Amino acid sequence: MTGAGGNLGKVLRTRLRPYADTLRLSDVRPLDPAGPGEEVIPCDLADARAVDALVDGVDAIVHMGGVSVERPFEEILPANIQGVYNLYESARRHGVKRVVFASSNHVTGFYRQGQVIDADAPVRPDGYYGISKAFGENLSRFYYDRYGIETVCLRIGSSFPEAQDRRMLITWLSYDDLTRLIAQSLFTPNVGHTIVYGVSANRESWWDNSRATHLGYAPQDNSEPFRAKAEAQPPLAPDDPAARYQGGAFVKAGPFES
Ligand code: 15L
Repeated sequence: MTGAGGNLGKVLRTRLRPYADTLRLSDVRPLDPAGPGEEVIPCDLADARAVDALVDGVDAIVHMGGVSVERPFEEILPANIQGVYNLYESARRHGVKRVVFASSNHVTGFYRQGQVIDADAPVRPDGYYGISKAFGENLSRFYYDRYGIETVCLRIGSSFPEAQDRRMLITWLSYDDLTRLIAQSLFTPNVGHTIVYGVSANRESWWDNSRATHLGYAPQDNSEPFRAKAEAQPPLAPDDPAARYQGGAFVKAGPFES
């Protein structure tokens, strides 16, 4: 698993442990020392040789690494564009047959809230981060078509302990459901190249996962326990782009842009 030091990587470090004989963990950030059944290999995804050494000997990759929020393009480029290329090239060289790629709902963040889309809807990224995830999805499609490396792209919604606002009541993915989704993505035979939205069984959904039923992903959780607290917050103005588009605040230009 790449990105083992990130928010979701830390959560998954313990949760994915039972699914592997050895869980190899990497990040560019410092990680806790390896525990039983773990290997820790520091790695900068932009460093092709380091990625090649990281991937040598693994059966499958859960790729959580890279920049996970909107940032200037120059910061996105090394880890999310060059890095995902390095990873797939190494997977090809070492004969890795399955990748689970942490994509994001921000690949389609410029669809309107309330519109229901599925994985066949054309991408509408809401920033450089979303563009980089769309690149990873396209790259993984290419590596499947040319080299037969299977990938499940998880367009993760909002995976936090709680749904924190009105948008997250719809986009929330519990940690348990995330773990279920990754396990299904790793172990379901013949996934080919699959795109699935990573979302719990919330009351309202903008995302139709009927194109990915072969994964057998059955979310068990929903955001209802957080509704009262989320709805107690004042709503955004209706003309605020964060209230109009599925990507929420990501659709707005970052403070770093002039
Ligand atoms: C993401 O892709 C981010 O990694 C995460 O921090 C959240 O902001 C999430 O999307 C979201 O859309 O809520």
